[in-house]
Order: sequence, then structure tokens, then C-alpha cells
Amino acid sequence: MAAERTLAIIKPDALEKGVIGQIVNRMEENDLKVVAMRMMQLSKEKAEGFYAVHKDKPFFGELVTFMTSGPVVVMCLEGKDAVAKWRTVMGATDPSKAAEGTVRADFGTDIQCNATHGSDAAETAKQEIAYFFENSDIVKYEWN
Ligand code: IDP
Ligand code: MG
Repeated sequence: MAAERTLAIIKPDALEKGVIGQIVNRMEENDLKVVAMRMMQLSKEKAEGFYAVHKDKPFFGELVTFMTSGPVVVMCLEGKDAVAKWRTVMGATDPSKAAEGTVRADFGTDIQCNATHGSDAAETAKQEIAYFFENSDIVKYEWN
């Protein structure tokens, strides 16, 4: 079966906590292979475009301020059922409601500062990966 890809972002709150490595570890432990990875400071425009689906939500302005408050790590992950799997490994949006042992339960702070992003469907994953990466940025290697 062809591997699926998803977009993950390690958000500014997680960088502030110094847990990039621990989050990448959760990916690897769950057979989610990093096939592209970049550290960057999002501009206001880039963050607004990424979260355009939420532009009418009351939290949109705050979300953009948070996502531009410090650098992020943007990653493309590959693996079987990568979209759903990364959502499961991350846990619920609100860390206080996220299942025990999930990334958001362990490293998130609140419903806004929740450590990571993950695409919500295969189609959105394609769009989100293309929003940050060229095809040539995505590498191939064997593991396991
Ligand atoms: P998701 O990241 O679990 O897919 P979404 O509903 O798509 O959750 O929301 C996108 C991001 O917006 C969340 O990860 C979180 O950072 C922020 N967010 C979601 N709901 C709220 C809220 O009620 N207040 C503040 N920020 C929120
Ligand atoms: Mg979402």
C-alpha cells in the first residue's frame, strides 16, 4: 500500500519548551517518517494564509499572533495512514481533553498553544504540504 503524507508543524510554544526532539521522537516511534523538515519564522501573511479556513473564527487574530510569536518547525511526514495516525499521536485540539500520552497532553499548554499541527484529511494534507514544500524538498530513504 502506498504511503500517505501529512503536514506537521511544531508550534512556537513547543520550541519555547525545548521539546522539538521529544516530539520528533513520538513521530519516529509511531512509524511516521520525516521526509521534509524546515525551521522558519512565519510571516503574518504566511500564517493567515495557512489558517485561512479559520478566518471568521473569533480566535483567528490570536492564533496568527501566536503562530508568528516565534519560529516553528514545518515537516512532511510519511507512513501508512499518516494523516489519521499523526492526529491520533497528537491528541485532541485542547490539551486538557487530549488522551494520556499524546503529544498535546504531554507538551501542550492550552487550546491555542497546543504544541503541534496536523492535517485533518488527505486532501488538506496535499494542499498544506504544497503550501510549505516543493516536490524537490521531499526526500526518499529506506528505514526499519
Ligand atoms: P486542530 O489543530 O486540532 O486541527 P483546529 O480546530 O483546526 O484544530 O484549530 C486550529 C488551531 O487553532 C488549533 O490547533 C489551535 O492552535 C487554535 N484553536 C482552535 N480552537 C481554538 C479556540 O477555541 N481558542 C483559541 N485557539 C483555538
Ligand atoms: Mg485543523
